[in-house]
Amino acid sequence: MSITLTRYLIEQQRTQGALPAELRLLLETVARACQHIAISVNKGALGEVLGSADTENVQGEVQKKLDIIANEVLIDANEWGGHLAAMASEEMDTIHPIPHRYPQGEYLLLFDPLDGSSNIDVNVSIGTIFSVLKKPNDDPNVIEPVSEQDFLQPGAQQVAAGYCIYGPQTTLALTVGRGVVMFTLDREQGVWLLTQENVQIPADTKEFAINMSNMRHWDTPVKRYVDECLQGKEGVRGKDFNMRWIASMVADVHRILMRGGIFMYPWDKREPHKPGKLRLMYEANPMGWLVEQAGGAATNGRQRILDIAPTELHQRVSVVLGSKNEVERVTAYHLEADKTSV
Ligand code: AHM
Ligand code: MG
Repeated sequence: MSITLTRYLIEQQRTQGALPAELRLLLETVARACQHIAISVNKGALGEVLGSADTENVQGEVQKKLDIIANEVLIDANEWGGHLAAMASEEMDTIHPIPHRYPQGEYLLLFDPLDGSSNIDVNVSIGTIFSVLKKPNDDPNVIEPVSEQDFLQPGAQQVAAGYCIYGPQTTLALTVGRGVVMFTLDREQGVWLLTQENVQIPADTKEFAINMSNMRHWDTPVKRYVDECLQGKEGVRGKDFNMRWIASMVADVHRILMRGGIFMYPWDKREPHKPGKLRLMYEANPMGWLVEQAGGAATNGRQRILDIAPTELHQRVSVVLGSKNEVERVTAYHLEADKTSV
């Protein structure tokens, strides 16, 4: 029998005690918003949603029309339900507190409304990434206004995280800290159906994902790892590797959750003052937690991503995630290099 997202979440709440009712409603609302975004993404040129919006986000990146549409859909869907204190997004300079006309909740929602923007116009998979935190210091007697500081919690504090991939199928991957489950959107019925439970990433892999065009800018440990993969059977690794790079983190991470692999977007010398390209709070943290919950690992090359104490909402981070043994190898190469450079 098919299990809908609603039923799965209610059973988690009832029998597993893993999910407070308010969080369940919040996750259903996020999933509903993703259904709406899927409709716009699917329409593409027919909905006049492709192309640039001719605006820039806080990070100086040109926004696509669909970036802005997806951001608005998520805000409109989540503003009035009473579960949230505030939202934050890649596409908004600062936090979006819930307006006073609506009831206030105890959760904080962060999202990258449409990740992989460079792929929107060329009909390649893109996705929505989200992370849920609890507003700290929830003393019922003191109602403090929500602040950006409330969001600056390490990824280990997440209470839910997931993504929705808009690909050949529309799939929602979710964790509430009890493994990773996936739901596929049944468009005829308009419901999410459970299609995979207990997602597991194999510890070993022969597939790596990195933007190879940046090779000349990489740091030595990353170059060493990829060089060794490229040497194949004849090299120290003794096996041939395959390479994939979709330039949509959601699509690359989805592949890793389905069949293993390692994904890297490391620091590089193009912009040495930036720790990496990807954002910690709404890209690396939710993806890092999903990967860990599926038995994989996620580091910034040196440290577990989920342990990083954030200092800024839009902070960037170097990312190495996926099959455990490969991530540990890349991390060990960084630590070895640090030792020898002292
Ligand atoms: P975005 O949030 O502006 O879409 O950027 C993030 C994306 C990731 O999905 C992807 O892994 C990476 O940027 C691709 O970068 P590049 O084009 O440098 O290969
Ligand atoms: Mg993004």
